[in-house]
Amino acid sequence: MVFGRSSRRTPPVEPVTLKILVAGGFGVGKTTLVGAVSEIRPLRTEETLSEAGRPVDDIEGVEHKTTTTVAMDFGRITLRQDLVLYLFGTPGQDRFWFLWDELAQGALGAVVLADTRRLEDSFAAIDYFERRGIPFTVAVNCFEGAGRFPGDAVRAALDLDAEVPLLMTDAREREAVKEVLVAVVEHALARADRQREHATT
Ligand SMILES: Nc1nc2c(ncn2[C@@H]2O[C@H](COP(=O)(O)OP(=O)(O)OP(=O)(O)O)[C@@H](O)[C@H]2O)c(=O)[nH]1
Ligand SMILES: [Mg+2]
Repeated sequence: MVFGRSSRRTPPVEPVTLKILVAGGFGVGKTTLVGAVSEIRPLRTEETLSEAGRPVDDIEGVEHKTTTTVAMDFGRITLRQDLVLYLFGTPGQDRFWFLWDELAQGALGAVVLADTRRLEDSFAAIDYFERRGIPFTVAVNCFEGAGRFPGDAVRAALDLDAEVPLLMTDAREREAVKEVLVAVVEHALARADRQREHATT
């Protein structure tokens, strides 16, 4: 005789939740990326770019942009039944650097979005993650009108280590973005495995 809850009923799977950062320069498509894949209505903190901000906001190359992220974007995606990602999009402008350390706490890994018209805008994010040992993947957001370059050329221009995955993407396309997120998770987990092996040998 079985007392209480039926022992035959399988308990619901508690998913593993992982935190992923979405970083990169101003206007590279971070908010767009989080919005494209999130299965909850993404939390956004957009403010209008104003005339007053012009001297400090470098909008060169993104002149059509009317708003900017001032704190973060937040979204969620279930990659598998047992794996949920929480996405934190960072603000793109230099004046919000002070928020990064808070956002990076507990992150498994990061996506650095890049635009081939302004690759140098991604340097700061790449440096940030390299210095802190946070595994990251670079995703080139292929805007129309931006030059298409072979992965090797982008890799060289960004001076990426051979182990850092580099993908081409479209931040507006759910499936393309999912591929990027899978690459981030796989890269981060593979690195954690290598570090564990290293520690036990
Ligand atoms: N054509 C094209 N436009 C895009 C793409 N990704 C984003 N955009 C547009 O580019 C602009 C900037 O995108 P956002 O997602 O706000 O960029 P962001 O990186 O969050 O910007 P900040 O938070 O201000 O740094 C928006 O007008 C988007 O609609 C893309 O892949 N192709
Ligand atoms: Mg944004």
